[in-house]
Amino acid sequence: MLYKLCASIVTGLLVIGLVLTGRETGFAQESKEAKDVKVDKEIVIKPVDNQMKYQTTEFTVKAGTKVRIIMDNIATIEAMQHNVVVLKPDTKAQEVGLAAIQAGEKKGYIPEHDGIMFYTDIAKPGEKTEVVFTVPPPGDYPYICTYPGHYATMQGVMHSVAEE
Ligand SMILES: [Cu+2]
Repeated sequence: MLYKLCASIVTGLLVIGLVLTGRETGFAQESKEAKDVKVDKEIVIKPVDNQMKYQTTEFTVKAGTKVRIIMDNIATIEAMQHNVVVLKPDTKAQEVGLAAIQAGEKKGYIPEHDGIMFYTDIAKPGEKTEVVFTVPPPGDYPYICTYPGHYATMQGVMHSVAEE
């Protein structure tokens, strides 16, 4: 009983902490505060040369584990700036892609859209950006690049599977 009470107080404090740290950006995602954290799996995603395509168009991770997605932008042309934005299963890529253009460079091409779960910052050619998060419940989560015009061809799917 006492243990349960303590646990709920701790949870409450954690939630308050998350709200406070998340307020700065308006996004309560884990990337900013968890960069150095140890993860269960690291996924490195590169573009295909200077094309609007990912080399990795699907990967599988276990629900509940911690993963780091790294956008390793090996492109050499200035217009080939990329990110990785993971969406909820039924989100329309086009809707987020168009909203991202509206959001513009000032918001890092990340619109305020309910379908967005996790995202790396935009990586310019030669740069790497990353995001760390806990894998959501089993399902297929699409990911896209939201740099203007890229979403149509720069897509992939993250498969979340139950841990044995
Ligand atoms: Cu891109």
